[in-house]
Amino acid sequence: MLDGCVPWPPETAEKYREAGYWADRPLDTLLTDGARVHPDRTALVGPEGDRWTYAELDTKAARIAAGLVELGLRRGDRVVVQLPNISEFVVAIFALLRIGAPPVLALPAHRESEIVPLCELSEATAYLIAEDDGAGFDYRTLARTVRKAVPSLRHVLVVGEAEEFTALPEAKPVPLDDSDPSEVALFLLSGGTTGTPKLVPRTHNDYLYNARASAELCGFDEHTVYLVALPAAHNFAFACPGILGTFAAGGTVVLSPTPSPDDGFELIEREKVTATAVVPPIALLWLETAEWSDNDLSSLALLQVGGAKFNAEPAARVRDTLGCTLQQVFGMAEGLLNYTRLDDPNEVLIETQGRPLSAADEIRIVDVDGEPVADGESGELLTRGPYTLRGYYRAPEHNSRSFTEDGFYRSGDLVRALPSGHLVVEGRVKDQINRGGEKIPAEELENHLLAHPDVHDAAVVGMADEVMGERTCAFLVVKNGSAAPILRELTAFLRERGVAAYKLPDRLEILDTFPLTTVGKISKKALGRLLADG
Ligand code: OOB
Repeated sequence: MLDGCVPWPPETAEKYREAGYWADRPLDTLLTDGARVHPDRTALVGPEGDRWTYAELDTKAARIAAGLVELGLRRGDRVVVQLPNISEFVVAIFALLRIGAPPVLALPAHRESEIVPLCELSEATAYLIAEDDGAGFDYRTLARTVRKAVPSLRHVLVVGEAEEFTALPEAKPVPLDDSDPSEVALFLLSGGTTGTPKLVPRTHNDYLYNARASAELCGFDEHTVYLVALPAAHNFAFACPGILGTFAAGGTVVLSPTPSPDDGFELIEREKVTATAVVPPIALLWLETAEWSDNDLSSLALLQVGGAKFNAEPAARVRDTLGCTLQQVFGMAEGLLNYTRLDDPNEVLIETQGRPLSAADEIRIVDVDGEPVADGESGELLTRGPYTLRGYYRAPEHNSRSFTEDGFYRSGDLVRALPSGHLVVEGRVKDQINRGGEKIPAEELENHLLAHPDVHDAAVVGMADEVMGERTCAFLVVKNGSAAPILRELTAFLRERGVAAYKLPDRLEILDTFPLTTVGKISKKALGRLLADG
């Protein structure tokens, strides 16, 4: 395994192979197999209306792979990929898988303060961007800063006008060795709780199983038309079943530039989309828009909602308003996926966040002492299994806290289990804010706030919000003699530091001192109560 990764114990790996969870095939066979078996089927429809058969997509990926090899990229090199929902995202990922240079999947919303640490942690040799995000942000400007800050970066590759950088290269396909399926195929970003980013290594074996088993559970087949409404680089849209699961089933992937009902509904009608995935705030917007929209949504059979808790009230409206089956998905970049089943009774679809994907997923629900709770009680969810990581990349110290000695991942989520095995998410013990599915590590944002010249101390907490689930409140104690900043100044300061827009606080509260716990730490519970009391 790549240096810095934690493998499964050999006897566990053997068990997963014998039971057929791990197929021992490289992840990019999803595309090569498709091109061999049904070359002329449509694999991908891009946001410009560009259409690609399996054969065309496979050839294009092979050409880009050859171009990247010619440029000097080698097996084991890491490449930070930050692309919007465009066809080149899919092509480039398969090209990188083919040459065995694991992509690190950054989100389009990330900025300097996320991308620089990601490049450093992964010691990336290349950073792949689009010229812009289609909404006016120029990634080449960001790349200039990133390149200066990260000496390991040898190439900035650009889809579109490259300016002083390198255009995504193409060359005549060359034969390439297969990847070792037990190796890392790609890195996902953890939602995180700490001040520095954490990378989740996903192997060919575990991620192929993740995609295939998800596609099977969701009933995907060659007639599936899957709309990528969320960022393609997010695990949910990428492989749950998402893009990879659709390819596994021989279906068609349609890329939407945004998750808005404007874009999504038009594509559903035009391409006869059958399935898609959204986060709860988008589901709310779709439910509202569907009440008056003229678009024909009758092809849509499955709406997956996950990333944050979807409340029962809107959940109950999905079938009648959108005319499709709701599936709740409670997943994590780290691995474990919980899905409601398509034939679950209505109250299970509405009231629960699903149950584990795999018969080999092991879960424990434990109290603060790590002891299993009584049946039906709520506690922290721990898990291990054939597609759940055994350790973050190059993070031994963090790993010693995030995993039990016997390899269970501590999810930080509070859940309770029903007798049927379905889980209900009740909250969280991790110091993170879940703003409509976008994760904000509290410590990271606090560190940025502490860098402000007038700030003595900072704490961020989530505040309940009907649409987003949570929004972010920053509590500050100001330095002696300093004037308190206002929210607008503070967010300008954070933007200047290159913090992604979704991490900016929605509200600011100035306190004289922070409430403390008995051991003298800032009491976020007490801060939360201040918000609740208005
Ligand atoms: C998905 O993945 P991440 O890595 O962005 O975030 C994982 C965390 C979970 O630990 C949990 O705290 C929260 O997001 N979460 C949910 C949820 N789905 C995720 N909380 C309540 N209800 C849900 N349905 O968010 C993700 C990955 C794959 C598929 C779907 C979501």
